[in-house]
Amino acid sequence: MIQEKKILRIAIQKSGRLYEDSVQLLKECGIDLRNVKDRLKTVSENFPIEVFFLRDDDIPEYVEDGVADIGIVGQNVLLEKGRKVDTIEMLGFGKCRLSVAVPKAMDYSGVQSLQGKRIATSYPQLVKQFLQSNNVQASIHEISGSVEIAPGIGLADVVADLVSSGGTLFMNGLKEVEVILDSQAVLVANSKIDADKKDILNKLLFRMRSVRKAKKSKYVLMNVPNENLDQVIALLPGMRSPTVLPLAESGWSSVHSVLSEDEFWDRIEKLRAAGAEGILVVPIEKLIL
Ligand code: PRT
Ligand code: ZN
Repeated sequence: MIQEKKILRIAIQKSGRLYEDSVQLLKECGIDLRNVKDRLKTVSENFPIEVFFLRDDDIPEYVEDGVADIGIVGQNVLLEKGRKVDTIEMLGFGKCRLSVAVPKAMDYSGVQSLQGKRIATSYPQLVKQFLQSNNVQASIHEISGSVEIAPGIGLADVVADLVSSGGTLFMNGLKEVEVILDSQAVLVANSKIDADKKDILNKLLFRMRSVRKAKKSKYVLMNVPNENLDQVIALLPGMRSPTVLPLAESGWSSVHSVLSEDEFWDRIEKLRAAGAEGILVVPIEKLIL
């Protein structure tokens, strides 16, 4: 009997703000994806995964129903749809917030100012929960796009919409007054995937985490006079400990280490003060711990 080869099906956005980053993440995980343009689905040739390209709004439902095993979707869409799927990993892209914004001239003194107002939004469930938890009665007008123009044309008094830079609100004479939700893209999974699929998912997760860790880290090389070595090494974490190699010029060493993004500039300044010179910073493609 020929055993059917197990394949993990992932749903990602077909086009839009999450598309590029989702495809790039899979590619950085070494997954070969050819002919992704204008396709409904594609199978990778070097990893047991099939990619479905869908509207983001449909992804939670497809994953809950098991049509896809996993998916990449914004938390804003996931929580609005209220589907039962497992959130596996925060992906760090597609960051935005769902916020309440009011006309610039409106007197706003806290959530109670929304009492009795008409709120235009594409996120009726999230807005309803927000109003309930703040004991505010207001009417919600669900519209699917261009929410920011609703006050200007008299359709609503205020809006609840996604914001990233804030430029759209500003251009429409609105000011952000409350954040309902901070959102980013997440990896979600059907809660009942079998052991074989879980194996593939774990392989994928291991790769995703290696890629993300690498992005947050830099490989640094520097020249250090030998008499300053102890001082410099004390400043460096390294994977185990830093690599120290002698330079051709006697009395000097080359020190190599890995620094994380958060502490990067702070460490670099301290390293210079400790006598490090010719500091070279190199991006890391993958980081396997
Ligand atoms: O066709 P499909 O249904 O798949 O796509 P869509 O049109 O519903 O969604 P799309 O592609 O616009 O966004 C997909 C996801 O990207 C969203 O669900 C969020 O998780 C995430 N995301 C991140 C954003 C933004 N940032 C964002 N700024 N989605 C939308 N916006 C819009 C916002 O609605 C507003 O119109 O951008 C405008 C505000 O941007 P700023 O920079 O001016 O503040
Ligand atoms: Zn959508």
